[in-house]
Parts: sequence; C-alpha cells; structure tokens
Amino acid sequence: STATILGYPRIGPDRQLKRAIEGYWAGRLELDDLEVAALELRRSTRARLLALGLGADDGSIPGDFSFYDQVLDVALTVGAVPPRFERLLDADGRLDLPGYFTVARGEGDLAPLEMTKWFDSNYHYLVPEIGPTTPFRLADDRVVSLFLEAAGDGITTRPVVLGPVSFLLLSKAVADDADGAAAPSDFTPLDRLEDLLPVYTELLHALGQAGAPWVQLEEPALVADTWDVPRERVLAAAARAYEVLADELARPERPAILATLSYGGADDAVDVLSGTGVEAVGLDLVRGDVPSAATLAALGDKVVVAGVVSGRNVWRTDLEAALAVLGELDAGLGGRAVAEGRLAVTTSTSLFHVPHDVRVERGLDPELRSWLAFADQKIGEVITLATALTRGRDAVAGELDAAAQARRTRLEHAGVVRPEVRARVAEVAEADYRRPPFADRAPVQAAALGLPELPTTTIGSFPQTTEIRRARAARARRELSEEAYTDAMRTEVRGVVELQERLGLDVLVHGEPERNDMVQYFAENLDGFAVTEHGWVQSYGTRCTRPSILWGDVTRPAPITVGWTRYAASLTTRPVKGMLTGPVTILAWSFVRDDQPLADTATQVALALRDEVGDLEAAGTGIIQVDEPALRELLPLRAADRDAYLTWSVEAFRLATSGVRDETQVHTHLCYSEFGEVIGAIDALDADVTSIEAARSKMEILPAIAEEGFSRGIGPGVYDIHSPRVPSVEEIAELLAAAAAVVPGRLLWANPDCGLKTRRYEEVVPALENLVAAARQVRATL
Ligand code: THG
Ligand code: ZN
Repeated sequence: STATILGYPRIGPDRQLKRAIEGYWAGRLELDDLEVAALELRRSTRARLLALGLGADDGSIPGDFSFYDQVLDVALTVGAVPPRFERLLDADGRLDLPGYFTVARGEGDLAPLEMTKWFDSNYHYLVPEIGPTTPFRLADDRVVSLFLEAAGDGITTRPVVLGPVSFLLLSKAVADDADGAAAPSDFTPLDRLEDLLPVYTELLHALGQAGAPWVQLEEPALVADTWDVPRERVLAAAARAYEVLADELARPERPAILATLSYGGADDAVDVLSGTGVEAVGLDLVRGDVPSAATLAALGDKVVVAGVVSGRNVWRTDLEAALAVLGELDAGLGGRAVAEGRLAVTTSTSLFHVPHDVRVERGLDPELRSWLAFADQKIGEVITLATALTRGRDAVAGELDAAAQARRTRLEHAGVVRPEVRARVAEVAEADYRRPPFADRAPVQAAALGLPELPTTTIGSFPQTTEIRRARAARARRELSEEAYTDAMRTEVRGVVELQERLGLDVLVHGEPERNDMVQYFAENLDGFAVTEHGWVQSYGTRCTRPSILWGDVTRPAPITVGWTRYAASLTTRPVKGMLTGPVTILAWSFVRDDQPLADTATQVALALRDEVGDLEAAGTGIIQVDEPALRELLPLRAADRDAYLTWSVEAFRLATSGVRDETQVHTHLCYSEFGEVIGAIDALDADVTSIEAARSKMEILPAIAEEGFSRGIGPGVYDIHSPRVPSVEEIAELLAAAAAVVPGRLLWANPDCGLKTRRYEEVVPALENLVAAARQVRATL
C-alpha cells in the first residue's frame, strides 16, 4: 500500500467516546452500552477511513482505538499492572474495563498512574510503573481481538502498538513490593528489555495467527536524546529489540513490522533499524530532515513510509514541497523505490493531535478554512501524494492546483503580514526585556503591597460550576444576551471575592468565570487567531481542548481582562491579582503558523500581552500573574535545541512582563514539578513570585530550590488540586514548615498546586480554610 496514516482521532467527530465513557462513569450508561458505543465508533471510523480512500485489505487502516490512553493499553497488554491494583484482577489475571478505568483514574486510596506530557504535545499519557521484578506476560488480547473485529467487518487493519523501547523509556522506575521500597538507585526500566521482548514476540505471533499482514510498532522515544539513559544504550536497546522481534519468528508467523519514528528525525535511530529485519520504517519528515544519503542507502530493501503530511498542525500541506521530498527520498533510495513499492506516503505522527474535519467549521471565515486540513483532509492529501507517486503528477493536477491556490491566497492575505506589527517588532529594544534587579524591586513591592510574611493566595481560577457553563452555552446559542451573560459572570466574581475575604486569603483573584479555557479565551480576544466550534482534540483520557488557530500577525484590539480585574478590585480593599496566560503557553496550546519561526510569533503575542499588562497596571493592579504552565512542554526533544528554545521562550515572557514599574509585582505559575530541569530558565523569567506544583510530589522540589539558591518569591503548592481529597491543617502546615526551612519567610507563599476550576466548592472551601489556618500557624513560628 502506498497511502496510509499513522493513526486517527479516537474520541469521535462528536466526541461520542467521551460522552459514552463519562456517561458510564456517572452511572447513566451500563457497561454493555459503553461497549456498544465504542464498537459503533470503531465501525464508523473504519468506514470513514475506507470512504476517504485508504485500502481495505492491505493494512493501510490503522487499528488504534483506546478507551483512555495508548500507553496504558500496552502496560496492561504486557501485564505491567502495579501491585496496588492486584485485587482488581480476575482469576485469569485479567483486568476488566472498570478495572482499567481505576488504574487510569484511581479510586479511594488507590492512586492512579501518574500522567505526563506525550513528547512535545498537549496530549498526556499515563506513566507505567516498572520495577526490577515487575512480571511481564501477555495478559490481554485486546490488540488481537480488535484486529479480528475489523477483519469480521471485512477490513484488514494494521494494529498500532507502542514499541518495547519507547514503552520502557516512557515508564517510571519503581520498587516492586507493595510497601514501596526504593528500586536500586541505578535501576532503569530499560534494564527489563530482555524480559519484555518475549511478550512482544508472543503478541506478534498471535497477530500473525490472526492473519495481520502488518503491525505498527511506534518508537517515538528514539528521536529524543534527553532520556536519563545514554544515547548509545538507547540505540543498542533498539537494535536488540528489533533484531529479536524480526528474527524470532519468520513471516507469516508474525506480521510485517512497520517501526515508526515520529516527533522528530534521528538518522542514528534509522541506521539502527536498518540493521534489523523490520520490513518498514516510518519517518517524520515534517519535524525531521530527509536522512543522509548513507542512511538512506543503508535502508536496503526496506519500505520507507514517508511522513510528509503533518500530524501536528492544521495547515494544508504544501504538496509541491512534499513531492520534492518524496522525489529526494526516491533518488536516495536508488531511484526505483516507487516502482518497486519501497516508498509509501503517510502522516508525520498519528492524526490524533488534530480535529476530525474542517468542513463542519461553518463559523470559520471561508478563506481561512480553505487554508486548513484537519484529519480527514490530511488523508486526502496523503492519497493525492501517493497517487502522484504511482500514476504521475498529471493524475492529480487538480489537487495540486487547488493546494497551490490556497497557499497563494494565504500568502497574500492582508492579516497574515501586517506592516504595523512588523514595525513594532523591529523597534523592540534590549531594555524592553529588562527590569531593575529583583533585590531593588523587592523592598519597593513590600512597601507598596504591605503583605504579611507567608502570604496566602490561589492560582487564579475558581470552580467552573454548572451554572457558569450553562450561561456560556446559552450565550453561544444566543439565548442569553451579552449583558445578561456579563451580569451573571459579575455575580459569580462577587461571590468569589466574598468567599476569599471570608476565608481570609491575602491576595485575591476574580476567579476567571468568564474564561472557557485559559488559551482559547485570549485567542478569542486577540486579532490573528481563529477558534473552532467542533475542533476538539484529546488532551488526556476523555478530556479535550479546542486549540485555537494562530493564522496571522497578532494584535490586541482592546483591553481583555482589565474590566473583570477592576470589577473584582472594586469589591474589596485587599489586593486583587490580574491574571494572564503567557506567550509560550498561548503558542503551545494553539495550532501555530508554519510560515515563520515560532520565536517571531512569540514576540508578537508577547507584545500584545505587554499592552494588557500595562493597562492592568494603569488600572491600579499591583500584582499581575502571567501563567506559563506549558514552558516545559515545548522543550525540544533534542538536547542541542534546548538552549535556543529557552532563550526565545524566556525572552517572550520578559517582553510581556518587563514594562511595569518596580512596585508592580509580577507572578508566574508553572504546572509541573520537574523544577530542577528548567530552574535556570525559571530564574531567567525574572518573575517576582513563582508558584509551582509541589503538594502532589510531597515537596520533592525543595532540594532543587535549596541547591540552586533560588532567591525570588516562591509558592510551592500545598494543596493537590488534582485530587478531590481535602488536606488537613496539620498536613499543609507540615509542607509549609518544610518549605520555610529552605525559603526565607518573606519570599515564601502559601497557595494550591494549580487553578481550582476542575474542583467543586465542597472540596475547595474546606481545603482553603485549612490552607489559611496552616499558613497562620506557620507564620507565627517564623
Ligand atoms: N487548556 C488547554 N490545554 C491544557 C490545559 C488547559 N493542557 C494541559 C492541562 N490544561 C490539562 N489538560 C486539560 C484539558 C482539558 C480539560 C482539562 C484539562 C477539560 N476539558 C473539557 C472536557 O473535555 O470536558 C472541555 C472544556 C470546555 O468545555 O471548554 O476539562 O487548561 N488548552
Ligand atoms: Zn497549574
């Protein structure tokens, strides 16, 4: 087959899977009904891929369904269920669907698997826990049964399974015993490769028996070189793994193996795969370059599955450029690769990072819409390119023309390059990135704000109640006027301010009821962005976001948040923080333009935010928080690229925030606990106060703070908002005391781990009561 995709959105064009699963969790749906809904979605997805032109009988249609997460699926397939979940297993050692959800989400005292970023995307996977003696066995046949289900419908799919090396690299090292003794300090999950490979071999055997012609083993971890394990060891593991998997069984005892390298390029990884018996290698030619001549030559007679259509972005592919890349590949592979069926066309990654279908976006400007390709359109592009390869460009002349025409109108559109924006960027001066030293600002701020030691605050958002969501939905349907909506949100703000005063918090927030999402809200209020109606993309489990589309030069037509902050401030004598989303996070959680470096786009967004910061300050806001939870998310997967990224991302934040007076206190919030990794960059942000997740990891970050001598204000979170649990006063006081032992009282803040929007007031009110009580207790000891 010459046209395929590496994966397709799993949640359904109407988020059917989300609704069915959440309906089951809420008790509205029986387990059987959920299974039926999932089966219907798989059937309609396969039918759609077939209708879009992928082959029915050659393994071009990926089999990549998941009820929650593809990494969790592999963990359960190979039997790596952490011991604390053992009582959920049935007599055959299998986990049923309710048990699967328990591993994903936790239940009572059973903590779920941790969740973390999937490469540099806004998808989050569940982190498998692997210890020195975690038993591996083929514990689940879902991969095979899904293949057979499709085969029963007449469609030969290509099962998609995370490969063994990536699986182990993405896992976390743990001790095996139930009481959690530490694993040996030099243990790493990759040590378990030899024990894991037989399970993969058994799985391949089962797929071979079922008649699968192909299997897709994904090895995205091989393109990153920032693992704890040295590069040589990663490559040696890949060499060993694919030697075993390809050689242990002869075809057709096993399917042909397509090993995919998405999210970047890495010739050394391609070379390793070349040395094994895998039948095909998938390359990401959007993020990665065409491999060197030597690397291509070494591929021998393997099929190259060329990922020339982006799975990460929503722009129509430049088909001419893609054809040029394919031509280069064909030449590098000896000039007969197309003729010999050794070159196939695909996407750079699975398409689950993009929405289903752009044609349903009726609210988008038709011209903008003509520049876009969502998953279904991308499949069309893959097929067009494959057709051009096999039948010549003339066979697809119409498609090539249409793509070129769309590119032209995009290039020429007046909003894409706006001279006034370019002129302003050109005028940015060195001084615009700098404030006077923190040591000089700090006393001025202390005098201006008059806060106690160890001040208490929250991260910004308060619970998004059903009423808030209803009001927003009613406004979208135009059943609620703009005035009535604003009134309803103001009532909400008043309630949040009163609550915070009653709780005795020192620095208040307005609670952000008016924001649907911390990025989409700004995108809706800035020029250069568009938002979609149905463009949902999975973020984790059943949770989705609608990434905004940053298509043109960015400006801020009018103040965005000032009115809300001023209104809240008018209701209290305590300081109210202004709350903004930072430039890097706005980029990370949007689809960004592909016609200029990300750093240039970041500068434009930063300037728009700088205006907002200035207006907040002018309106009397003494504390302004600019959140950058995604700062670490965009960290490049190759070590060599990290400095350049950290330079421009830090500069964008500083450009947004450095225009303020000394007495204005700039806060930032970062959502993750791997503080050490980017502590230099956090310091370079030059924020006066940084709040960060810490409660969930029981203050694991304190040693890093102490070691690095972090000398600005810091609020290590003391309330884990990811859990419905209400922490006690003693518990919070203990965390605060531990922090106070490392950080001087005048620099230490007491706050939750993150925003409160996903929690309920029943949890938030007692938790914040305890937080304030604990802070007072510890304050008295300082
Ligand atoms: N916004 C965006 N991206 C994010 C976050 C965010 N990425 C990381 C982090 N927060 C965790 N991700 C999410 C994503 C979605 C949701 C919660 C955490 C969520 N979504 C609702 C759902 O799927 O039901 C949809 C909300 C809506 O109706 O708008 O709860 O905060 N961009
Ligand atoms: Zn957070």
